[in-house]
Amino acid sequence: MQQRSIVRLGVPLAVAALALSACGSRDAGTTSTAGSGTKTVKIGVIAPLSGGLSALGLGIKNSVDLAIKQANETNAVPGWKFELAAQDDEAKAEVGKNAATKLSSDDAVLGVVGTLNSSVAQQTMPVLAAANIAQVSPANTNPTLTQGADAAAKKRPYTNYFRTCTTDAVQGPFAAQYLLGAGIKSVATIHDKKTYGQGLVDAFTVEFKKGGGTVVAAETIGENDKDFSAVISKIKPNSPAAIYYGGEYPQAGPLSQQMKSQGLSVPLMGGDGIYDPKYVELAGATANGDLSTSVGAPTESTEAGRKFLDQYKAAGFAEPAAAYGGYAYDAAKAIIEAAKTALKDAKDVKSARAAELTALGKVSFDGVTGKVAFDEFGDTTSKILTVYKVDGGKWIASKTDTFK
Ligand code: ABU
Repeated sequence: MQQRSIVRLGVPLAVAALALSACGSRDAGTTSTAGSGTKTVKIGVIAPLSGGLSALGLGIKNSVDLAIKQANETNAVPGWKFELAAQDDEAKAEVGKNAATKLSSDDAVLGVVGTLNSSVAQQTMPVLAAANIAQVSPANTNPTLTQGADAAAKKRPYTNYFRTCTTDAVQGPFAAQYLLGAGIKSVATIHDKKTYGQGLVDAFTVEFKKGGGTVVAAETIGENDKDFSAVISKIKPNSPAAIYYGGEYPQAGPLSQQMKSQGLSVPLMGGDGIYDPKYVELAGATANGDLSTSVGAPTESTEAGRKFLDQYKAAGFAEPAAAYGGYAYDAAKAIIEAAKTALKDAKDVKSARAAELTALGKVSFDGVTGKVAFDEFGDTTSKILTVYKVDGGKWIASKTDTFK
């Protein structure tokens, strides 16, 4: 097969091809930049780079790109040059699975940052685990990804999976406590039946009831629904003081707008999946007073966050870093930090993957989002969250705290 290709290429090209192959295969993670002796190692990204959630996904991709460029500029791992390998999952589980398959067939891939959606991660995790490739999510908040389905007997399903964001086991109760503290004792819940939306509402509901609140209605929508009049009509007679929504902004924004226009004029509160300017754009002028939680402190509120945003701006990306930019940057930095140990003396990337996983479990550094370190489940050790409120057409931070 190889011989036939050489015949077709002709002699001059065949000589060039042989010279290249002497340097090693690019996909084997052993390619040398001619004469420099530098080998290539890839960091994959799996995120929605197109479609309704691309505002979040592009911020993730760009932030990983920034971390990679900086690692190369500072020669973070001597002898190795990092390269970005970004895949669009379109926020769809099957597309994400295919992206993971593609990345795991590339021997130069050491780690992957992603996914955005917990439902997509459920498909990428086993594929990347089978290839021993590290996955670090900046945004998946469903607790079962790291702790398994039985909260009473936590068991980590995949040791290659880590995340830099906190989970809905913290985010749901944080929101419940905030509403109860604001005197809101009755809510209706709605979720989109996806892994993230359902898990978030479940975690919220337990804490809200424990704190003396009442859930007057518990409804669901379809993840691609656009018309919410039926669910609003069902909820309205129960007169909730707020709606707690589990899902993302492409549905939450129009839901808020339609609630208000149909006379259900109470705040909609959601999780990090609605924390994006697109929510406010979709929800329109009546969104003032709506609430969301999101992971960590506002990026611009810390010195490290401001430095990251300045560097991101200077890099000239077309899209904002968005909610998970800092978390994606820290995820990539964690992979690079672990690579300092894993790639030292490694002959190629594939043989360094197991050492990368061990080293990732031990990273500890001050990142953009605070201390970056993982517990025995691969979860971040940080439990900081922020409540945001729409005010004057913008999300404004209302309360940042560590969940206790
Ligand atoms: N964490 C919000 C959106 C992503 C997800 O966990 O599905």
